[in-house]
Amino acid sequence: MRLGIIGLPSSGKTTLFKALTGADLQVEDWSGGGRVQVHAAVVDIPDPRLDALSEMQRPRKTTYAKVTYAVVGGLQVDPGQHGFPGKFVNQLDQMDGLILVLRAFEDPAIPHPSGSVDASRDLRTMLAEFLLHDMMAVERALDGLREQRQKRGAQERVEIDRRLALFERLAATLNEERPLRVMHLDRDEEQLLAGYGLLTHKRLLSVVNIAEGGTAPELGSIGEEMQSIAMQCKLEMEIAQLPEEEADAFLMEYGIEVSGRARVIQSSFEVLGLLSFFTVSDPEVRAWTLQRGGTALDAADTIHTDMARGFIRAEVIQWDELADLGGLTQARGVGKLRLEGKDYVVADGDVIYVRFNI
Ligand SMILES: Nc1nc2c(ncn2[C@@H]2O[C@H](COP(=O)(O)OP(=O)(O)OP(=O)(O)O)[C@@H](O)[C@H]2O)c(=O)[nH]1
Ligand SMILES: [Mg+2]
Repeated sequence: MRLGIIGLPSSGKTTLFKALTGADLQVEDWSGGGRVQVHAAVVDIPDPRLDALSEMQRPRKTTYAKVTYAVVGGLQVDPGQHGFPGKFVNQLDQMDGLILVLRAFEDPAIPHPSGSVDASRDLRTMLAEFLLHDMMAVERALDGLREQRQKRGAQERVEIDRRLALFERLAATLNEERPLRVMHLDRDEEQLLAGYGLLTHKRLLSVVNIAEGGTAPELGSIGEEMQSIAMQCKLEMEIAQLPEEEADAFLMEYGIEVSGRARVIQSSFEVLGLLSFFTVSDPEVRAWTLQRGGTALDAADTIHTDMARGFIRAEVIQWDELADLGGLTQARGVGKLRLEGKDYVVADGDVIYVRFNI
């Protein structure tokens, strides 16, 4: 999972990045100052369910699922006629989802590019800019496709017509001032969009960066199909730099029941429509991510393509039931491992053992 962190200058992108990754880097060094700069880090996705399975199995290795966070600078209040810089758009094109940081902390020493702090206004401005960007990109794509259609032979026209039909649907949605993510395009359609630099089909999560002890401002009706969470980014950044035991104590002291890091992951899974499943063996206990609606065959393919090719059956059990029983052997012994075929729809928290033959 790759998540791009974007936001206006000085909104707190780098601060959030450090809160999420625990990276200990000088914020100043990272100040994009409106330039398109990218800093990425890959971190483990914390998961207490995996911890419990690891505790049960005591494997040689425990492997968490991974998330890549990439700060992408270069978002401006008013990108003007030229729109967003191409490099900015190209970077976002590579992300599975976007995290938009909205500044809600007051600090006279840190000027806001619009002169005042108003998270709701910034959100509306950004959503409008993204929409405008996509409208222009889709118009350009349609012009290009129509032009190609004139020049090409019948065979290629079939493919061009397929794209034309899709882009016309995109244009209709955008003209209703709705983001493309409401269309729930399937995987093939999503693939056709790659390379066109569209932004509003990306799943979106906003993080409202509130001051220490501050309350979340009213955002008004937020954009369609997006989520928003409030987070004391600076405080959580400082806590993220502490050793784990101390960090937990501090979070409690500040009344933060669930860390921002965990909430961002949870919301990202929700907006991206992802779930986790697990594999358990002596060498390795491991967490994997899968698109919701994915089948046992998709899960097998995620683990190894050979497993999908030679798929026979999957043995499945929920993680907590397995942890109670003490292991796959014990679960099998009492008939608690369900046998599922390749079309079984995987549930969040399933432990899966794939039987395959190649
Ligand atoms: N007072 C206060 N300052 C904060 C808070 N969050 C972030 N800051 C400060 O605001 C400044 C900007 O934060 P950054 O995280 O660097 O913001 P950014 O979006 O990465 O900024 P650019 O990379 O320059 O676009 C830094 O000096 C932070 O320490 C907060 O909640 N309260
Ligand atoms: Mg920065």
